[in-house]
Amino acid sequence: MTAQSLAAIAQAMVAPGKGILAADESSGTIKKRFDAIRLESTEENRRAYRDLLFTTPGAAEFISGVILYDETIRQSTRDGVPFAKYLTQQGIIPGIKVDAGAKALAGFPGEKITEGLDGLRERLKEYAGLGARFAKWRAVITIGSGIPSAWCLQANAHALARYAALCQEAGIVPIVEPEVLMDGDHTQARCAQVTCEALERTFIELRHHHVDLSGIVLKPNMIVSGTDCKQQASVAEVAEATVRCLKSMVPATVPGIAFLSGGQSPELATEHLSAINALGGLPWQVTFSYGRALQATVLKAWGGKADSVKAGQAELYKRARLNSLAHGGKYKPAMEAA
Ligand code: 5MM
Repeated sequence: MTAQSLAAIAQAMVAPGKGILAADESSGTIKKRFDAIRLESTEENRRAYRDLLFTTPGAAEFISGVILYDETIRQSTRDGVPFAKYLTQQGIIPGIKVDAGAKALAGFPGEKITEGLDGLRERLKEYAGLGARFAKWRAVITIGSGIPSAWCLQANAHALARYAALCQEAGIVPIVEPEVLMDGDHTQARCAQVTCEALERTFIELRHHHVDLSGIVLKPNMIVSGTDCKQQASVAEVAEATVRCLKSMVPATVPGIAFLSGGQSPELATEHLSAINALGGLPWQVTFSYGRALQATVLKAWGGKADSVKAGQAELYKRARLNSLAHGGKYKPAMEAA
């Protein structure tokens, strides 16, 4: 695959008015989501839920790509069409989570390193054969007393870059996701400081590993106050701080930034994205790659009931549409009621 084709896929993933649906919950995470609606996490229930998401009528108007989990990319629609093939037929690009999760970083209590590099070259080949055109790897950075350490940031940046280089070698666009968690009572300023350092180290490592920046998508957190911080930054403050940090750390060669929602409410994640785009003058496409912020209302409306599939799909269509408007900086909270 040429550098040009990687760039073309990356550009399609962040095309104006479109964004990414993160549906790559690992078995443990999807179980938690199903527990909340009192649904058993069986293979068939997981398949049925992903079927609901991917067969939502009109989803392709606003969704450019879907991140799948290993089990999901091997599953099919109710009519027997493999999910990756079905999405491709709809004009939605299938992607795959390839990390093996964030584990305790030895010697650094409270910090994490994402695993999954061993055998990744071979797994990427298999995933490409199954239809994946992009991949995702999530690094998890925790803010707390005395953390993150410089070494945790460095080790995660290094792993992200090794992953990204392997993806491009396999003709797969890497989504590079260094997530600074919202958990904690830290201020917005502390989130800005940690996020900027995480991004700085990530881009240094990407360059050291000869990653072509025109063929990646960055998936960062927004610069928000810690969930338990008494002083919560306003929407305007989040937008300004996020753009300031990204403009100083993310080269303009990167075609797009697709935010994670990180535990923000669906409405706030949309409002923040819109406010960021409304500032204008951004050198990259700026869109969404939300998991919880796209799926929370869907899960609630569906509740695991076959006769509520349409209600769940209506919720996904609504959130995808509103986030599409936010990609253009045109979302207003009043639109929630419409
Ligand atoms: C869909 O959630 C993903 C969960 O992955 P794990 O099961 O491995 O924890 C997650 O990586 C997700 O893609 C991103 O964090 C963005 O999701 P949110 O919910 O933060 O928008």
